[in-house]
Amino acid sequence: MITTHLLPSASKEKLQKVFVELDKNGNGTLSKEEVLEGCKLAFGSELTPEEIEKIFQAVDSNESGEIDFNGIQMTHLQF
Ligand SMILES: [Ca+2]
Repeated sequence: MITTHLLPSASKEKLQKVFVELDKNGNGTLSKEEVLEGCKLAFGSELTPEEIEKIFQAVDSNESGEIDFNGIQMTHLQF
């Protein structure tokens, strides 16, 4: 994945930490609820349902309703 190489390793590590923290049930993917709750805690900002939908549309290419770590890296780059 190209985006992986664009991220400095430090921020990738940080991102992975955030990802693990957001993944409350530890299944390796993030549900909409986990992203919503996580962003509130991590960034102090509450995303609107529209913003969550946008993120999932961009990241969740197979429409599983969950996003994985590769997906969240792409999301990070769009912020
Ligand atoms: Ca999860």
